[in-house]
Amino acid sequence: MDYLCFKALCCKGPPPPRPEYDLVCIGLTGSGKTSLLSQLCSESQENIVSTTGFSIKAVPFQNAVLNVKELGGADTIRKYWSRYYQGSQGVIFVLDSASSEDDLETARNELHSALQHPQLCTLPFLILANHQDKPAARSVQEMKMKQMFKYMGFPRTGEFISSVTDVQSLSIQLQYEIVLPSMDM
Ligand SMILES: Nc1nc2c(ncn2[C@@H]2O[C@H](COP(=O)(O)OP(=O)(O)O)[C@@H](O)[C@H]2O)c(=O)[nH]1
Ligand SMILES: [Mg+2]
Repeated sequence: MDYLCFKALCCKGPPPPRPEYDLVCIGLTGSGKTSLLSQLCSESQENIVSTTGFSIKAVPFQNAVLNVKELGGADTIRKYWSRYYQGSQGVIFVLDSASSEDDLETARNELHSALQHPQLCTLPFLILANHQDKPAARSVQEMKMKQMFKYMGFPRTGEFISSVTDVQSLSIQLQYEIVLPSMDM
């Protein structure tokens, strides 16, 4: 009997592997890409340093693991973004809602060209209107009004959400917008 109990408790074997999906996370420098990934991985928000080149983090969910590749957002690096799109199954674009009109215009152009790129144009995406806690921040509605997202003629799912601080709604949206459509592919 003891042996049966021991076997039941300890010999279940490893859990089945969770499916993994590759995502690309882009946006201008300072928009909050690294902060977002640290939040999702429940890491400290202190000592976040600027990303040079790119970095990859595995974000665990109950039913899947998202391998998110953050591409550095400096203007010298952005022209190389498209070289790292291959194999992506979803896109996260992070915006600074409190930035100047000029920076917002730059971000909008980058967002549009990324979402129209042949390797990304049919993928599910999530746009994060970040820095919502700042007094100068535009609301999600205002960001939408600024033509941040326009229908580009491709069937896909996508959503706008706000602030990296709301991790629970972020996780739900990520699963809803990215994990589930990827599973259907
Ligand atoms: N107030 C505020 N600061 C933020 C927010 N998100 C990121 N930051 C800060 O903005 C700076 C740049 O963030 P980071 O994640 O490195 O941006 P990245 O260059 O896009 O990776 C850091 O000092 C973060 O702490 C936010 O929603 N609100
Ligand atoms: Mg970064």
